[in-house]
Amino acid sequence: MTRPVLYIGNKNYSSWSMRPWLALKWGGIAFDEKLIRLGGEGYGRSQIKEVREVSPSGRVPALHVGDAVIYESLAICEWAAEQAPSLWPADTLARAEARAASSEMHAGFFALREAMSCNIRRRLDAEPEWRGNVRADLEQLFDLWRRSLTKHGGPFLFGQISIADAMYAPVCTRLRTYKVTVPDFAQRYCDTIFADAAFREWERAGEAEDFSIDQTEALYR
Ligand SMILES: N[C@@H](CCC(=O)N[C@@H](CS)C(=O)NCC(=O)O)C(=O)O
Repeated sequence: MTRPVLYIGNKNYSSWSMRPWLALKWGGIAFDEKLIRLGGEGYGRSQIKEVREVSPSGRVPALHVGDAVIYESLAICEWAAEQAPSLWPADTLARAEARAASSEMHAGFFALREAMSCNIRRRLDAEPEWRGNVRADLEQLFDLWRRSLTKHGGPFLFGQISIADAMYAPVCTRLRTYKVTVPDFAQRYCDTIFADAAFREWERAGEAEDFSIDQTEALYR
């Protein structure tokens, strides 16, 4: 099999790209990566020409494996777990719970994601006043983290590092960027993610990118 190729967006902004990239790294799966600069013509409408050439959804990430094109971050993570089963917890029920938490991130937390656009290198001076639905998402998030960390003993959501952590890693950066007040257990969890070698590799690359997306940078100016 030729090496899989993961097409990703700007590392500073593309939270969906970070997730399977981390899963592939944590799974020890060899892959090549190709970064497509998001922004400009077609951005936000899934109409960037270079993206459409590699991903039928017009969105990244997309993983090319042989003649298969796997898009949707969670589907790529599932493929990674088929190569490296330790990416999900070994216990059946813990695995089901980890899948539930991962799906919840993939399909939810809309208010949080909209209000706190991913911008890894950015730091706000003060936490903004959040609307009620954003506060509700934050409560939901901390409740989920508290349950998982307590039940499985940490330091990752399900004990050992798993796809659930890949799904929530970008949220840790958002909490940091937007100076969100977080409970101690959540800060400890974020610090565990921030100390991870693969995360740091991604973060460093994002910080070093010399191009930006105007639409995202315009938030909270
Ligand atoms: N549900 C998709 C979301 C992917 C997504 O929204 N990707 C963004 C970058 S983070 C994108 O490609 N945007 C291009 C555009 O909006 O035109 C997934 O989980 O992979």
